Amino acid sequence: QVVSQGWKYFRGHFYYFSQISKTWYSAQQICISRNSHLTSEFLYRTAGGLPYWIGLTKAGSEGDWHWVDGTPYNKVQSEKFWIPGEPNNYGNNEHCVNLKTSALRSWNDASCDNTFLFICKRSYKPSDP
Ligand code: 2F8
Ligand code: CA
Repeated sequence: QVVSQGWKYFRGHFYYFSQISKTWYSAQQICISRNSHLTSEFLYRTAGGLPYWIGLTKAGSEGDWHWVDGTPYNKVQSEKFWIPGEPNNYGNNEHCVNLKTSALRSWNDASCDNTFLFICKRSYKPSDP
């Protein structure tokens, strides 16, 4: 596994697993924010059950989940990634998603105001958007 200044390379992208906790919005601002569900196996295994924010939110979109990097959210294909019973919009205030377990079913919706570690994703090529 290639690791460069904390960025881990996996299948064409580099991923940064933070060591500090931030709100979802702060994390998103810190990242050159490119998260995706395509690599969930790599992500949940590496996250190892520690909660990390990922780039999936329904804030500001009338309840529709969307990836901040513009990757289309595939509702059917994404079913298998939610922890059973999630997303439950606990307290009517859970609009951001973190990885919460070390299993494929690792997604939980949580309040964006909570602070968690976070994962940034960027292209292999520094010049790519
Ligand atoms: O039981 C699942 C439930 O657990 C917590 O709420 C009690 C989570 N809250 C946070 O992680 C902040 C809920 O998101 C989760 O659904
Ligand atoms: Ca939840």
